[in-house]
Amino acid sequence: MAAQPKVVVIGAGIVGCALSDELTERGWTDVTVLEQGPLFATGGSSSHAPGLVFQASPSKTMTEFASYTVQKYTDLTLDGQWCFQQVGGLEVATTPERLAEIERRHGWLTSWGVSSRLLTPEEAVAVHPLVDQEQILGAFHIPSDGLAKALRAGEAQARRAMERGARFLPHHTVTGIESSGDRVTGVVTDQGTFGADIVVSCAGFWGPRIGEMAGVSVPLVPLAHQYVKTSPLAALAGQNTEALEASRPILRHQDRDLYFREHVDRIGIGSYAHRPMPIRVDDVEHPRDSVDQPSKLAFTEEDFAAAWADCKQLLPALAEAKVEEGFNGIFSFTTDGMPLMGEAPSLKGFWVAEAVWVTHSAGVARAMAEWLIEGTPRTDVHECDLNRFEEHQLAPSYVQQRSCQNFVEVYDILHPLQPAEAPRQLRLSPFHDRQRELGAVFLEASGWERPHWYEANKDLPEVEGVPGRGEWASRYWSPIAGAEALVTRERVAMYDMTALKRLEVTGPGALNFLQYLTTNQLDKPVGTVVYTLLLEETGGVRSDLTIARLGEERFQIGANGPLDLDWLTRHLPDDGSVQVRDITAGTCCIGVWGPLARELVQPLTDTDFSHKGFGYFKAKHAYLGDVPVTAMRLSYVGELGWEIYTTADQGTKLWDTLWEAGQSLGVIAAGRSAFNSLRLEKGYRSWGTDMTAEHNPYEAGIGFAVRMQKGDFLGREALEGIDPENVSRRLVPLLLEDGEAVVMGKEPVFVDGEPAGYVTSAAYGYTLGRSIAYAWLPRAAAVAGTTVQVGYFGDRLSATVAEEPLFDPKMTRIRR
Ligand code: FAD
Ligand code: THG
Repeated sequence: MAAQPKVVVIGAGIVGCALSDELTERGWTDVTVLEQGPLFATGGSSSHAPGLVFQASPSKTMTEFASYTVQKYTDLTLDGQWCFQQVGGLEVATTPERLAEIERRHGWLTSWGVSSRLLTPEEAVAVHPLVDQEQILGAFHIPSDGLAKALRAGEAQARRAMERGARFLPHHTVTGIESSGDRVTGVVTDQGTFGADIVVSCAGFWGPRIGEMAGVSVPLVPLAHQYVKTSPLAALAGQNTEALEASRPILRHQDRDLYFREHVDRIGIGSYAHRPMPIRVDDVEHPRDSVDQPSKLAFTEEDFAAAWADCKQLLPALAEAKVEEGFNGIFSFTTDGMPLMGEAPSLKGFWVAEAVWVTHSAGVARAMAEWLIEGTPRTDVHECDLNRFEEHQLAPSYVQQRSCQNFVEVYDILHPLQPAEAPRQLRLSPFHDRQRELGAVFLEASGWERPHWYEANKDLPEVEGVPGRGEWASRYWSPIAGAEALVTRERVAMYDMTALKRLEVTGPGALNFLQYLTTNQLDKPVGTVVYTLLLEETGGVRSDLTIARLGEERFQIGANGPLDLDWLTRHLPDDGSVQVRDITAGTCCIGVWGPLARELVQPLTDTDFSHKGFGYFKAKHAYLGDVPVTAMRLSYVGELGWEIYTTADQGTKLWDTLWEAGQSLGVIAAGRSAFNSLRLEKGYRSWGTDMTAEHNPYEAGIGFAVRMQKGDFLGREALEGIDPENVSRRLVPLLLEDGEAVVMGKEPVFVDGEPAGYVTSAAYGYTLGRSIAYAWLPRAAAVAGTTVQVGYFGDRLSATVAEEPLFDPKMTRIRR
């Protein structure tokens, strides 16, 4: 590709405009933006967005995107007119549950570095006098939130891009994508074809249609959402100028699925309090020159009736008003509520940036520009990656059902462990029937039904001693999980590891390929397992893997998800010397862990499972009774034992064989809840939660998996400049003072009363008898002995930074 690639952007909504600005600012000026409608009121979603920008999100990434939008649009004007007005944001609570929820939301923003405060009803009304004080129990105020003028901000950014050489072509409807081999080469429109090295589809809810032209799944659903404007209110007369439009904070009434803003002397109201109204993208034609259409559908009054009563209750000044205009506007929802960003898996140079709100537009555009130009976005985008989905998550029925459900739940209070209710039973391990017989309580992960604990263990004497915890932390939890953890450390337990993604890499080039892509030394004898990292070019941790060398040219990878397969596939050499295959579905795995694991397994086989004969981080093929298996001696829970793999067809037989052999030893089946506690006691990181591409291995405490001496590998250069002892922040364990307080992750951590970091994962450590929280802290505070506080709802819980690992630092339990 030339130094200055030819870029075609599809769509001149807020995302396409912001992207053209970010690209040209970085020197990529050969940018053509193709738009089917007129400029800049194109008729897409941005043309109708009332532009409320609320920054609070459980996702650090989304808050970062929103904060950049605030910052960027604040400095932007169009012909002297504002693009962002920082009127602040107010979220009110009308129920005790919501009052607690806004404390949690306040915590997130504190964790992500955006200042906000909780208000009493009196204080809330002082900030927003139209709110009826009697209706609310409290509120959450974010002074830096505000209103974006989507069209103005779009045009202002487009003008800057045009000054740098970009061109915007209205009335160009894209009808096809051209490619040669596996590369995109151009975009076909009704006005002719445009050659391109890189195409970025910013087509909003039309994304799936453009995707279809390129052979790419774009899993979003266009949904209609109601927005109305009232008649003028006496209470607002003379309060706002035409130019400024609004002065009171944007307002959310999440208990009733409503949001509000001012339009001079009227109130604008958005409602999610109606049935999901999915739209078929093929039904949405784009009539030339119409700004109102196609993303503005006729208002369905009956869907607003109940909401209108709720509006009047919260804002009594509305009693005298009427709904004067309303429409059902279309925008995109996804299966997990996150945007779609990244390069198509099968068509190089074809990218998407879709399902993006105005709120996140500038942040998404900046990350896209960094990704395209520098090769890696500076913000961690794994939650937004187009390639994050398992295949079942691309089924049209799944996409439809989950996206509609996300619309319904958009303002709901969601527990971090709360699984989707539907669709379920998508992926069942071969042990599923046995697990049900044992009373497994299932949650869902990547479609897998995954036991969190087993009711069959309810009479274990260990259950008695397990301490209680607060109401929130008790959801999707049982003291039985504590007993399962303790029995794992005392005897032996069976864990279903089938949901762990397994990849097979084969071929004459396999070793060199994996050596280059990962950080640790893989040139080891057949039968060796290695813990190793995938890094970005920037040195950020893309994933952590185990890689077992099962043959000279055959490796089995224990991975974290679809993005690992995507990354490996993208980097495959062209010469066909390496193959990568996802073998998860055809295989299964049981972790047999605990001090009696060897007593359980050895009698089943002639293969030597002794400490000498089967060392730590070694792999062997063996027969356990009738079942051929691959056994790997490693343990994410930090106990003696093996991950035992076989093919799916023989899974039940494997379970039964191990279960029977374990009866005299007191074996139990144990679930994910115990598993998570045990791994935190050992300090084993969970990628995506504890660390992401935002962190380098030394900060994350996994520098031991980097072998700088082994030769070149992806990301090595970036690490060369880093002094492992001198990183600016670290992931460290905290031990909470209060033994009955368990936090959930994402809580802010305070040092000397000031926000300094945030919790990643947390669990009660049943062996330690302490509540554990892993947290990112700046270097000065990330020192054992430092006293900190964890913000949990309205409390500040005292905690101390501890030395790690918290449990079995000498590894006596594993290496014996
Ligand atoms: P669009 O603005 O839809 O732009 C996509 C463009 O691609 C369109 O101009 C379209 O014409 C063009 N295009 C599509 N197909 C083709 C083709 N084949 N050839 C050429 N061009 C094509 N977000 C917030 O952050 N805050 C809010 O308060 C808010 N409120 C909303 C209220 C309503 C009623 C609605 C409908 C949406 C709201 N949103 C809000 C969401 C927000 O409007 C959208 O998420 C955002 O505008 C999407 O921007 P976009 O650039 O991706 O899409
Ligand atoms: N099992 C397998 N693969 C996996 C995981 C697993 N891949 C993804 C994820 N989990 C990887 N995470 C870890 C984290 C820690 C360890 C293994 C996988 C581990 N670490 C030891 C330690 O840190 O002391 C040993 C490290 C070493 O000797 O290099 O065991 O659960 N198959």
